[in-house]
Amino acid sequence: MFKKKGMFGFLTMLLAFMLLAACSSGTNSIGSDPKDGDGKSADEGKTYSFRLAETHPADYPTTKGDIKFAELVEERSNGRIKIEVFPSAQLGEEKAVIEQVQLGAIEFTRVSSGPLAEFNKDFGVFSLPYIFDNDEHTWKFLNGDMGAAMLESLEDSQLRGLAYYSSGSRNFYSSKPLKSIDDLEGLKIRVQQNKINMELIDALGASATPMPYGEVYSSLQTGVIDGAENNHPSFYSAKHYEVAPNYILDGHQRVPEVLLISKTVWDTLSAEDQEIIKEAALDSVEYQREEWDKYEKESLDAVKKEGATVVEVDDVTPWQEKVKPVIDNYRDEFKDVLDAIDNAR
Ligand code: GTR
Repeated sequence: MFKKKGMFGFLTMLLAFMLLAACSSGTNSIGSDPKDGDGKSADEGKTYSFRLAETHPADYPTTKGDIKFAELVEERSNGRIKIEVFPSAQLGEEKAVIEQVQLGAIEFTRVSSGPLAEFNKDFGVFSLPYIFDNDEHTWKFLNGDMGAAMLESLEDSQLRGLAYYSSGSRNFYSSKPLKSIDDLEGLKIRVQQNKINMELIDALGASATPMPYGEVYSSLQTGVIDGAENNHPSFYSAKHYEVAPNYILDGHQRVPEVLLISKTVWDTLSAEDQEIIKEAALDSVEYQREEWDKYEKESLDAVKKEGATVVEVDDVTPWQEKVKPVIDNYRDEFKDVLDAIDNAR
């Protein structure tokens, strides 16, 4: 796990200090008595203007969740805490954004557990194939004690997990025909940037190319890669179906989305403001999940309508067998989490 040390620690403190100076205005400074002269809560005078980085466009269900979260925070803080959502990777690709959030230079982000695994290895568990049966099973785990403990464990990585969002299941697609598992043999497949994904693709007989999400379309178009994998909403929204129209519904992973705040920023907030943010994040989940379910159906229908070839996989057993070595490799490391996942069935 990432540990704050030496130069990084110094930079973190410096940035936290600059951030406080830039973002907070009001009559009370951090560390002052929580009540001011006339007995009002210290928070009443303090205003904040934060940024939330999101890789997807404004109409995507994760972005809609982010916006709902920001609205709830603004409303419940009586307008004192404003969070502006920056969609479409305006603030950078996910890996770079997570680094900025660790430092407190960007205050919030919504990212996938895929890239997060490189910052907190516990989150790698979600890149293991076929560990969840379906959406219900996934949410039962995420809403349980271990799901909550994993969000807490992000503190070791200078982050704080606020909530999980829905992300459906991931499937392969290619510019080459994809009728069965055998067609993956020898293909160059883009994956989210973490090492478990590399092993997964190896196990399938293909070769893995990790790269940021924003580079996938052009890499498919120019033939730098033969394929990629994602859920229906991303396959549709990023228009990958235009350049890789062969889509096979193998459902190899369910990789939850995570809403994060910088721990550096979190630590500067009053307990009341922390509570507002925490509750607003959790209260935005139901809306995000509804939006997700709608868009997931719409996007599958839309890619079919646009001419993509969609192949159903009736029996995933051969897929599960082929990727089993990847799970076996991590069974000890993730024992407690995998047991909790099994118990959530
Ligand atoms: C999407 C996820 C994004 C990004 C992308 C990817 O499903 O919502 O945050 O991680 O996958 O494959 O890079």
